[in-house]
Parts: sequence; structure tokens; C-alpha cells
Amino acid sequence: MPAIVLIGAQWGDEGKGKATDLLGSRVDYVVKFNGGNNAGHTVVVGDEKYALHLLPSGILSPGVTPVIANGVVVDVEVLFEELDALSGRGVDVSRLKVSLNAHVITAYHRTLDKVTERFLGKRQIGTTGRGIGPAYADKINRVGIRVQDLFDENILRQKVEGALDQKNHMLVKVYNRRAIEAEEIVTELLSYAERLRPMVADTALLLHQALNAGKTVLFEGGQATMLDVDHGTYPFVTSSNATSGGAVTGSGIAPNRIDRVIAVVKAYTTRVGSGPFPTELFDESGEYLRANGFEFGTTTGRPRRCGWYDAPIARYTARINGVTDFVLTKLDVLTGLTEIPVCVAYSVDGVRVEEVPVSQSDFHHAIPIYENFPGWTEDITGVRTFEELPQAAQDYVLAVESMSGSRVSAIGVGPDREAIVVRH
Ligand code: 2SA
Ligand code: GDP
Ligand code: MG
Repeated sequence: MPAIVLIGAQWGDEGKGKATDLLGSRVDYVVKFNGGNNAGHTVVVGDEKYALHLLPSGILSPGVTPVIANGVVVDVEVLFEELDALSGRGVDVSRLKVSLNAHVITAYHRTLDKVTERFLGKRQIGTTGRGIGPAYADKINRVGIRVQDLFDENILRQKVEGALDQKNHMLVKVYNRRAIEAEEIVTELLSYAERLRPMVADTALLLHQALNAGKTVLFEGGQATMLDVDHGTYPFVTSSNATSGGAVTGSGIAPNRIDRVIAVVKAYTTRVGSGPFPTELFDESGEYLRANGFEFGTTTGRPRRCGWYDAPIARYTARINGVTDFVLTKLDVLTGLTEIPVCVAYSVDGVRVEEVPVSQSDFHHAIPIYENFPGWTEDITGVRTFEELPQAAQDYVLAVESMSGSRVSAIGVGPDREAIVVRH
């Protein structure tokens, strides 16, 4: 199993951090290939709780080499803060490698993210405000700053001046803000170079050589399929490819090297930020899921919107990503419900639809068609085999599996590292 891609199946926060951490002891490299410090992964190890944003979750496993690949946008200050916080808690962070081709998030990206959101008013995306969208926009516009630019003062100055030309015009004329001085940005970025130097590498080559040497590499997706800039609920998405294809372009390894695609899917659904969400609940059931599942953003602390499991979304995820295995998380959060509805299809303008509609307005209008499953009351957090689960919980998992287009290989039954039932 040399190359494994692990991605989110829904709108994020499915428990990818925990799933990666679980596989961590069996892999040699963990690679972050998209997004930046908008991600939030919570991993619980014994009594210790770690919240990771920019660093891949694999950093917590001794012996693993964590890699920040070319597809990531890096806020270097945040990178140093996370590294310091982890080493302060005794985690060895010395093996981290950062791609020379990764793009850098600067102060002007963070400013633009915030002012643009404010300007959008009712139409705002609900971004994390970390500068992610503006940094990717610069990458696509070919005015981005890459990690390698921090090691060449002349080039860096030219690039920052070029990037700020248009932005300052916008900031002053459209947003009524002060212009940003290129020299301030250059000085800040140059101050990172020395500390960054030992970490930087041609990570595409490094990973190629690792795979050739028979090493196991885990590609850890940030955000999720429904937040993917191409395949998600555009424009209410993040600005990167969070699907399995993003692991290829975001790391420089070839598609035919991928052996397995694991999608992490919650036993219900959550979303933070704006955008369509057919199974969203506005009643006490939604409150129940939020309270029991502790559904608050790891990065921003925002309450997450909660709803029932959406099987068309799981099938869509299976198709777009080539999912070989699902990890179904947070089954324990459903304990205590008398009845558990599952969305099996949608009704769009009175017509039954089995697939996620490609039209944005159809998806906005999609009304879930539910099938109800009996709940259970037994505490399942200590369960470690499928057969030990209450019959109703087993039936729920089997029903969800049969609707979702791939096998359920593991089931999360609690936040702890060990709280998992492995089936395959
Ligand atoms: P951005 O900041 O440009 O990526 O925001 C665009 C949309 O992507 C959503 N998004 C996320 N959704 C779920 N979890 C994310 N990470 C944090 C977490 C979120 C937090 O793990 O809890 O702490 O609030 C994440 N990152 C981006 C975002 O809500 C926008 O809808
Ligand atoms: P990620 O962004 O996909 O890594 O997920 P987050 O870390 O943002 O959110 C998932 C939350 O669920 C974290 O607080 C995890 O500790 C927690 N979690 C993961 N798996 C389980 C599970 O099976 N049961 C419960 N109750 N919590 C879980
Ligand atoms: Mg998260």
C-alpha cells in the first residue's frame, strides 16, 4: 500500500486528523497537498489534545516525515508558531520538509481576505480569514510569491512590488484602505529565510524517490470534496482542489502511483461558512448533534451547521475521488436518538433525483427524501469490534454503506485515538 490518499467526503471536519494519525504509525511520509492554515484538525492522544492547522497531522507520529507540498499556501509566521508550540510539548518536528514551490501567504492576502468578505456583505463566503483565497488567486494570476523567492532578495522585491501594484489600487480606490508598503513585506519575508532554509526541498523529487524505495506515503487532504474549487458547491468553496486529484497536482506525484483512496465521512453532516446544505437541521435535532458532537470550528471556533447523513453526497464523493474505503466517524454522536433519518435522494422541483445536481440552483432547491432508521441507546465508545455494536448501530452502518458506493472499512466511536472499530 505505498501511496494512500485520504480526503474529506463532505464539507470538512469529518475527523481526517484522527484518521491520519491512526494510519500515521504505519506510514513513512504524511503529505499536505492543498489549503493552508484554514484547516483545523483535532487529534486526541491520551490526555493531550492537539489542534493542527498548517502542519500535517502525521507530525504527531514518531518516525514520520511530514511534508508541506507545492499545492499548499504557507503562512510562514503561522508555520513557526505551530512548530514552536509542538516542540514546546515535546513533539519532534525536525523532519518537516517544505516545498520550494509552495506559495506564501503574506499580510496583504490576509487583509484582502477580510476586506473582500466585508465588502460582499450578504453574499459572503464565510471564509476563515486566513488569506487563503487571495494567495491562490495570486498563484493563478502568476503574481504569487513562492517559498524559493524568500532566498533571493532582488527577485523577492520585484515580485512583491509587482503583486502590490494592482492590490494597492484596489485597497485605496475601492476599499478605502491605506496602501501597503512593499518594503515592509519584503523585510518580513526575508526575516524568515534563515530559519526556513534547512526545511526546504524539492518535495516532488523527494516523494518520487521515497515511493521508488518502497516507502509508504499518505497524502492528507485539507477541507473536503464539497469545498473543492472545481467539484464543490461553488462559489461557497475553498480555493484549492481538496479531492484526490489535488493530491497529484498538489504534490507532483503521478496519478498512476496512487494505490488507495480513503474518504472520511461523518455519520451525519456538518458545514461551516455559507452555501447550500440540503439536510441542514434548524430544530432541536441539529442542536443535539452540535452539542453531542462538539461541532465548533477548530480554527475559528464558529458553530458548525448540522444535518443528517446525505447518501447522494457520499456517492458523489466515491465517484469524484475513486474512493476505495470509507472511514465512518462519530457514530457515537448518534447514540440516544430514537430514530435516525438518512437522505437517500432529493426532490428537485418535484422530481426525484439520485445524484448531486450539477446546477447550483437545483442544489439550492434540493429537498431531501429521507429513510428512517431505528436508533440505539447503549454507550458505544468502548466498542472495538463490529459485532459488539448494538444491532441498530450495525444496521445503520450497513445501510449507509450500501447507499454510499464503497465499503466502510473503519468506524469512529469516540474522539480518542483508540476509539475506532476496524473492519477491513
Ligand atoms: P477559506 O478560508 O477561503 O478556505 O474559506 C472558504 C470556505 O471553506 C470553508 N472551510 C472550512 N470548512 C470546514 N473546516 C475548515 N477548517 C476549520 C476546522 C474551520 C474553522 O477544521 O474547523 O475552524 O472554522 C475549513 N476551512 C475552510 C469555509 O468555512 C468557507 O466556507
Ligand atoms: P478534520 O478537519 O477532518 O481533521 O476534523 P476536525 O478535527 O476539525 O473535527 C473532528 C472532531 O471530531 C475532532 O474534535 C475530533 O477529535 C473528533 N472526532 C473524530 N472522530 C470522532 C469520533 O469517532 N467520535 C467523536 N465523538 N469525535 C470524533
Ligand atoms: Mg477541521
